[in-house]
Amino acid sequence: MKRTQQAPALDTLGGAQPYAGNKREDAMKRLLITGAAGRLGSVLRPRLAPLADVVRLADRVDIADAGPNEEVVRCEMDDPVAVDAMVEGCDGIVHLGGRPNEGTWEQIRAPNIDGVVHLYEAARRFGSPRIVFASSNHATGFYRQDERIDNRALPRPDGYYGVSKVFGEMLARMYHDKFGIETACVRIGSVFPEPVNHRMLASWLSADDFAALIARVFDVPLLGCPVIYGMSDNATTWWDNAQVDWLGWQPRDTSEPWRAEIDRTQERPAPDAPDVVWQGGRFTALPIYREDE
Ligand code: 15L
Repeated sequence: MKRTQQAPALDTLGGAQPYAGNKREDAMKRLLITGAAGRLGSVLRPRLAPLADVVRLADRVDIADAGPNEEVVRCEMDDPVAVDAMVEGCDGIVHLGGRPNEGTWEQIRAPNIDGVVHLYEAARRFGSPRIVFASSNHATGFYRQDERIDNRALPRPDGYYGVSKVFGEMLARMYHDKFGIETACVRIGSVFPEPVNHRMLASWLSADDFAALIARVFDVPLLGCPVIYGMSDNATTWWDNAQVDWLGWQPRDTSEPWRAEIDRTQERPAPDAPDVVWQGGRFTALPIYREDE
């Protein structure tokens, strides 16, 4: 794939457009999307189609509606042989797979710890594709909402899930420093069709802005292994992406149009409620889940 310095063709990512006629000139041959059947995978799929000749959709469940430039692979992330087969032949990976929320250690460990180890081992042995790692704001969930942090702040995970995202980021860094594999670790805020509560006025990331970020990651000539906060151009913000300005990603959407509606319809949480104190919101107040309790 030829990488250029020019701004990405953001217009081609504006919506859930069909693939035909939309392919970028410098498209990758094969882009892998893990967790393609999940909430994020489903909204990103049509938006990422222009990035590659073929998009390989991987998930633990079957995907029955593959389009003309899509192929489907079934894969459990804790099965190293299946992960090898999933990764082989891909020149880019968007890793959305794994558990997307809190759980018991066993539920987190298999997909989010063992799974990412298998992913990076496969990447090392099959062509070192560039990777977008879906990290999470829960890697730094125990910063307060009245603090503004950037990617130099120490991780302060708010549960096993957040710890697993910190692990993934550190694994990505080690594979970069040792083997040159480039990863964008995106600490995703809240990807929903629209912000639905006060916290999301700060954490909301639109699917279009996320897709534009991914396009940018695959477009820049040199990526390295940056940590990027995944939020739209929201008026309220706890995260500062100035350290990754060089990437040239400019989110276009904002949560602001929903503010008045949220103020009108949602009861404001008490001033000491986790959702208004901590960046990680309610995750900070979840218990440690155990199999035996
Ligand atoms: C996440 O990491 C979760 O995957 C998602 O479901 C949301 O809860 C999001 O964080 C959030 O913090 O809003």
